[in-house]
Formats: sequence, C-alpha cells, structure tokens
Amino acid sequence: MWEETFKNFPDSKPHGPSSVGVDISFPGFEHVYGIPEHADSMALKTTKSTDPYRLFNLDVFEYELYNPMALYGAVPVMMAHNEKRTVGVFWHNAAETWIDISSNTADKNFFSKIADIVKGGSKEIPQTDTHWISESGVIDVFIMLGPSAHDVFYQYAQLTGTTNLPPMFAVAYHQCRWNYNDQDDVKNVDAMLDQYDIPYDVIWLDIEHTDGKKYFTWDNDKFSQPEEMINNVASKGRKMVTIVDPHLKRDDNYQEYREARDKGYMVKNKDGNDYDGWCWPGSSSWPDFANPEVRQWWASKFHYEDYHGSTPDLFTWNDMNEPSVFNGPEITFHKDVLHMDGYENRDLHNMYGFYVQQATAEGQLVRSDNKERPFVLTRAFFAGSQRYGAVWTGDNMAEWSHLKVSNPMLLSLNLAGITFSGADVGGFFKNPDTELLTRWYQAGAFQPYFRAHAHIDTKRREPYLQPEGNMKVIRHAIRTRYSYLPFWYTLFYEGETKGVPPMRPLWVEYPTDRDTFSMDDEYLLGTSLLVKPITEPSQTGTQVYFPGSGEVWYDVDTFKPYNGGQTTYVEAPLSKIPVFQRGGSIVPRKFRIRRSSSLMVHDPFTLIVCLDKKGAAKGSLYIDDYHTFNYRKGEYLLRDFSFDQNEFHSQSGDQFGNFSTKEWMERIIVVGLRTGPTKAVLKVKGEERSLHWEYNSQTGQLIIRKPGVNIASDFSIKLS
Ligand code: NBV
Repeated sequence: MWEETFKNFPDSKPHGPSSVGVDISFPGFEHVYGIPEHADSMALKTTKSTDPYRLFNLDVFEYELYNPMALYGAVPVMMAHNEKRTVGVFWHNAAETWIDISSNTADKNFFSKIADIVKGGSKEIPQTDTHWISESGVIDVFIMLGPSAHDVFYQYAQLTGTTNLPPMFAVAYHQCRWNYNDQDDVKNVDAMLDQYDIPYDVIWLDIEHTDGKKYFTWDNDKFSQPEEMINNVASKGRKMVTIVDPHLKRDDNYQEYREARDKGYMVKNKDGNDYDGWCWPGSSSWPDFANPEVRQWWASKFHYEDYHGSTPDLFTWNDMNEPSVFNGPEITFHKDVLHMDGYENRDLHNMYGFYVQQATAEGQLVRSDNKERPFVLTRAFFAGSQRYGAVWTGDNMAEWSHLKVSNPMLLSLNLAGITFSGADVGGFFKNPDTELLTRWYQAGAFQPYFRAHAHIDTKRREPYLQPEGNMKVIRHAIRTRYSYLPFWYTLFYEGETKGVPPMRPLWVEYPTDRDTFSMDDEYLLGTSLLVKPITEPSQTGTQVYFPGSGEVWYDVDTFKPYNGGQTTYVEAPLSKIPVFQRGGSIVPRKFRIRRSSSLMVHDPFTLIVCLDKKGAAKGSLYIDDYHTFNYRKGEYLLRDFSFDQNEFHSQSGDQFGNFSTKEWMERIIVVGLRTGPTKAVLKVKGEERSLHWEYNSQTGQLIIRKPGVNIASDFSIKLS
C-alpha cells in the first residue's frame, strides 16, 4: 500500500513512511564541526542554498568536493566551539540521516551586514541552528557538555569507545595497489623498495588475488604459494594484507557462500529469500553482519586452518561494505531488505559496514587467542568503528584538489573519533604527475594512517619508479615517518586511554584564538607538532600561521624559530615539508631507519627538546612490545621527560607500567638554549658521569651524545 518507486527501484515500505527529527540550537556558537563523511571544509557550512549534509553510507563513483553529499561512512556527531566552550551532540541513529544547518550570522544577506556596520556592529548573539532528521528509529540523543574539546572527546569516548592502540606496523608505511599481480610482483616490489632504501611495513593485495573474487581464496596460478610469499615478506618484519569484501559469490562450490546460505545467514529480500545482487563476482549474497551469530561465524573463517594460505602476518581490508551493490538503488541495498528479527536495512543501514569490520577484527582476535592486536582497514564506518581499526577516505582522485581536501576530511573524522584514518596517497583514480605524487607522500607522512594506493588502470607509481630527485624526496618523507614512529605511537596510546585524536584542529589546543576556528589547511599532531602540508602545485613556500602569542615554534629540519601569534611566509621547495615543533615540547624519535618498523624495535631514541621562552619543555614516550595485548596487563612503559633550569629529567610517567626493553637513549638535542654549558653531567642510579656534547651558539642547539641509559631507567642530566 505504501510502495514507492525511486528511479525504477521499488521500496515496499511495509511499515509506511516514517521519520524522526529534532532541532538542536547552539546559542552563542558560530562554528560547528564533524558529521563525517563529507568531502568538505572542516567548519561546516550553512545549508540554506544546498542540500542538507547527508549521512547514508554509499559507494560514490568520483565523488564531488565541497559538497554535503553522502559518502562511504557516517558518524552523526557534531561539535560546536566558541572562545569559552566546546560542546558536542551525538545523534545515535543508523538510518539515513540529513542535517540542516543555519546561522543567524553566516546567513545574513549583504544588506543586513551593511546595516550592522552602520550601526557599529551587530548586538545579536550568534547562534547555529541544526535540524536532524532520520528515516527510522527513535530519538536517542547525547549532549556532551565539555567544557573543553578534550572533555568532549572523553565524553564521546565513554559512549562509543576509543581507537584501540594499533600494532606499530599499522602506523608505518603501507604499499598498496589494485593490484600486485602475482607473487613474483610482490617479491619484486619488496626487493625494489629494499634496493632503494625505502622502508615499508605492509604490502597489500586487492581483489585480483582471489579465485574469481571469492574471498578467503587465492588465484592458484598467480598466487600458488601464498604462505611462502607472506613468509618472505615477513622475514624482514613486514606484513601482508588481503582484501575481504562482504559480498559472497552465489556459487555452490564456494564454501563460505554455501555455509552462509545453508545456515540461513544471508540478508533477505522483502519476500524472505536470500538477497541477490550484483558485485565483483557477479551474482552475490551478503551475510547479515547485524546478527551476532553471523559475525561469530565470519570471525571463525579467519582461523588459519579455514583461511588457507593465511599466516599470523596476514591482515585484512574490508572494502565495498556500505554495502556496494552494483545493481541496487544508489548502488546499495534496497531499503526493505531484511536483517535479523525483521529489521529492515532502512533501520540500520549505516551500521552494516561497522559490523563487517567488527566481525573481521574479531576473526583476527580469535585466530590468535586474543593475544595479537588485529589490523583491519574499512571503507564504510559508523560511530564507534574506531574500536575495530582504520578507515580510509575511499576512491579519491590524483588531483591537487583531492590532496587538499584530505586534510579537512581527516580533521572531521578525527573530531568524530575516527582517528586512525588516511587518504589514498597519490590519489586512486588517474595518474598523478611526479610533483603531486611527491607532495602527497609528504602530506601522507604526517597524517594518521599512511597508505599509497592506485586504481588498476593507472600507471605503476611505486616510489622507486619516480625520477631520481622525486624518489629521494619521497624516500625522505617515508623515512621521516619512520623517525617519528615513537611519537605517533605515544599519540595513539593517549588516544586509546583518553579518546583524544592525534590529528587536531588548532582550536582544540588554542580554544580562544578565533583565527583558528575555520583553519583546516594546517593542523596539530598532539600538542607538539604543527603541520602545514603543501597542497598546491609549483609552490616554493607557504604562509604558515603559528598559534599562541608568546610561544615559539621551531622548524623541525633547521630548528629555525618562529614566534607564535602571527602568520609568516616559510620556504617550502619540493624537498621541504613544513612541520614545526612547539617550544616547550619534547618529541621522541628514532633515527636509525631500517627496512621495517619491527627491525627498529631495539633501536635507541633521540629526544628533540624544544625550549619555550622560559627555557623549559615537557614530553612523554609510550613503549610496549608493539604488537600484543600484554600492555593491558601492565607490560608497558610510560616515560615523562622534562627540561627546566638547565636540568633534564627522565621519569616514570605512571606507577603501573612495567616492561623491559633493550631500547636506550642515544642522543638529546636541546633547541633554543641561549648559552652553551661547560659541563653536562649524567646522573643515573646514584652515579655521575660527564657526557660529550656540542653546542652551536649560532643556532642555540645543544647535542648531548650517548647518555647510553636504558629507556626504562630514571636519570637526569645537569648542564652547568
Ligand atoms: O577492490 C578494488 C577497489 C579498491 O582498490 C578501492 O580502494 C576501493 O575503494 N574497490 C574500491 C572497488 C572498485 C573501485 C572502482
């Protein structure tokens, strides 16, 4: 009776038309953020003359930029910020959702703006009004009162969880392409990266590695020895990832399909038969991941004896999990398909991909007896997906505009809890020119999740295939990522424990600085690094805004100081990534770059101590075994570092962690020291020893060499 037809797709609407909605106003707020995923600016725009922002997980071909259209994932979380306060709203609803935004200040027309100027300014209190509407479900809204952005992150994390600390390899560089053609290709890429001294941790196999797009299988001609291939990669501490999509080829000879069908696990069409749609393998069905029993069954498929050719070094990529259905309405499920207990996809559409990733991560947990941390990359996501792994922004394009929009997209994701996120480096569709590819690597090296990827029709573009000059710059960017791995890892630890995102808009740390409220072309990593990636062609420099008047920032390559509270032109030829360390911070790095992160586990640290104007700095370092869950039993170290009044201290950062490691302190670089010392005395376990040091009075840089102490020990260094 209620049936309607959209573009030839009938929707039976058995329960009739429905919707739930609510108006939420933010009095006193001009800026609202979040509600990813959209390829748009970080500060959300009013939707007076556009569609509302739409949240409906879809596989969008060649998505448009600066547009409120729906993309692959949905997090119905909005933050509002002004000089005094940050608040948040979580609209807990996984049905198709639209959000309208209006503002009494932003929506003013030309004439009322002139009238305000004539009157000597508007007396009106700014206010942002939002209207939320979902097609189904109930009103279940959480208001997070802050008052600071950090409080909102924590409050939201109480509701949906935090990003679990990833294994270290996942934080390193990933080499992907649709497709590495066969096991020799994999061997060759692996060897070439070694030959060119380019570290990488994970090599990826896309859909062509399977037997006829049947996931959990291998193409027997091209990948006849999967275990041997994985073991070869793993012999250098590296990992592999295979793609496992949620559509199952309707083929009686395909075990996963047969089992799911026979157990009644498939999503059903409105008449109660298994849904039959078109995807890579042709006619396919989709397991009902909303059903916990189905998820458990799926998880069991990752046992080594079930997934032939898999090893503990093989991890997973979930694509097409919006889900993508080539012959479905808007390339997805019909809304009236049925999940367990009679729920329609209409009711939970935006959670399907969440459940796929959850079940996959669970599979990796059970195969290792809950010992090893899983790693699963997903394209579709919902609020809480951060608990199950990483997210990437889908099929972008090898264009400067797509490189540029990756920063606001990732900032929005980070604000909404999806912190382990990145964009395909190089751009998925089309061929990037060498300059774009180089700049993209530089940007990716400072974004939370760092993977190069390319469409099957594009030219091969592995870093070693680039002209020598570009290859060297790309290599340097990747190696720089490796040098900062201890810093990233510490940020992810902070993320797991406190819910704070590693990649932050400037206003999160400078809440009263209005100039930063809509800034999305530069951002902070933690509180210590300021990153301004170059996202336009032919640049030899860029304007950088340095926040915090009275503060000082140091270029991480030259240690040149820049005063906070101003915008300055900074040189950025092709070889340069504009990154700055905050005076007052201590950043841990490792400078002995090896072929993969796991070959660096015993290597020593260098601390970069950038002093503030009072000559002080603080920082921390988190360490564990980098891959198991033993840290949750207390096997970790949190070290606190401080420098004040010419004295450096390394102390335990909490009383709980206890872990023994071979890692040690190789070097401490103090930046911004006005006068050089005559002596540097190390004190450890009651004993004193003089250390070698060099001071450059021109740059104010002091290098203290070889304290040689194990990183677990408390020690101090006194300069006099
Ligand atoms: O599996 C092939 C691709 C994959 O490489 C890409 O990263 C996904 O976003 N996949 C989409 C399917 C087809 C894209 C045209």
